[in-house]
Amino acid sequence: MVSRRELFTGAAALVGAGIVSRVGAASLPEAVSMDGAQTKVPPPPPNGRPYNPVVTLNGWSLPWRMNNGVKEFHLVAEPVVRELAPGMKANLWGYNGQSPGPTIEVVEGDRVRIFVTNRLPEHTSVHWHGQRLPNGMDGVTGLTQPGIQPGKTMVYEFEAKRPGTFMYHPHADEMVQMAMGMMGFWVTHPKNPNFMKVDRDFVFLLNNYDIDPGSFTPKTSTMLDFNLFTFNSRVFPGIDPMVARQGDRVRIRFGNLTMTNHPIHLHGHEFEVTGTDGGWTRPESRWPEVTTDVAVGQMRAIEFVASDPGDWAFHCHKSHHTMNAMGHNVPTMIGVSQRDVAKKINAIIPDYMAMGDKGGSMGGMEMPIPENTLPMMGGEGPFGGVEMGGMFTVMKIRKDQKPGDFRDPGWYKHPAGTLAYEWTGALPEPSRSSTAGGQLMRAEGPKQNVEFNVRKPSGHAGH
Ligand SMILES: [Cu+2]
Repeated sequence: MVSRRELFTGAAALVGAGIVSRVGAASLPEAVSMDGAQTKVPPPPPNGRPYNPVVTLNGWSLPWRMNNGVKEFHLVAEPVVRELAPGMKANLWGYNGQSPGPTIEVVEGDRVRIFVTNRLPEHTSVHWHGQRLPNGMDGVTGLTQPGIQPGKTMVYEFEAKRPGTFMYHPHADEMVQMAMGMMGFWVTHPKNPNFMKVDRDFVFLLNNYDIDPGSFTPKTSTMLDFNLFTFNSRVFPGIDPMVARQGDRVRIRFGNLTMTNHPIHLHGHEFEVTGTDGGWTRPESRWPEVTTDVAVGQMRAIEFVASDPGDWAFHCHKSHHTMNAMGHNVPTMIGVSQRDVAKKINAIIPDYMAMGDKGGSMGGMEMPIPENTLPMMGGEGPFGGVEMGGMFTVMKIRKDQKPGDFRDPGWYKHPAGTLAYEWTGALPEPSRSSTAGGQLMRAEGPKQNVEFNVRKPSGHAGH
């Protein structure tokens, strides 16, 4: 049996916190388990071929043991409690104490053996999404193997042939098991550690859940209408920042195991898609962009030089994916004064609160919410509430960040003269133009009927 110390020889301090040992049968590799949702920077590989480890956002990488030249891992499929952000926990299914499961990192050409123990109440399997492997190792219940029954352990073994970005997830009762969070990341590093070398390599999965406000367990029959969109089963402000040193070459890899596509957007820098689920892209096939769409089941690796210091937003561009659980079918109330209505409802329901008649600003509202429920938009920034939740985090680029240091440097301090500022001079009425008669004409003044003006709903007494 391999002890925890042997697994982490030389760099135990980096990853030790939060790990609990779990002793299995003598012939099995130890099933290492994680009890927290913080980002754990993995140590350099203690044995085997050298590689540059990836950093899993709010996750960790699974240790292995070498057995006659074979890298052996032990995954335990089991119910877990995952903190989605401070203030909300979810009853999920995952691997080795967390959901998503740990990232598996191997090197091109490695012989890999993975023991999968099932502690779920139903059968499962593991499909190694994107891998080249013998058909019988593909993990499709009923097609290439019988399901792994509760309490049983099955063994997968194959050579990690193609370097690149992969995922793993069950192919057994898929809709339920994926809605419950059964998934993990896999990176096969190139044999030559200098091939496409970057200074920082971040990975995470895109996942979604449907958890009713006030409850803990996802609804597993939801097809499309999910209410929590997450990076590695965390929502903002529970997602750690990605930290880089100015000038670093940064790679960010993400795989989409939600039920919709996500246009992932980085502020302040252009990137190129250097890898897909099928491998590395050819350099002549790349073009610069600031948003890349990742479809269901796809993976993308983007790369850029972190040239500009600051706190750069990084998020899905679907605005309802940067919000936490919300009521659906909420009418637009911009321009509708609800003060009188709210007053009347308050007489019956004391906690009732009118929904934003000035747009936005939910972040700062102290609305009573059920237990174990996050505000729709959370997170405090240096200038007030960041009115977002869900798939949102910050790329923090600093001149003096030490190589290999992934700790949060705090908020960016803007150099003098580089911050948007309030105009305090005179404010004459701006002249306006209209295109009446096909010609640009000067209009009389501000339009009287624009939506911005308060329009009260008709048909209510007292207006
Ligand atoms: Cu999205």
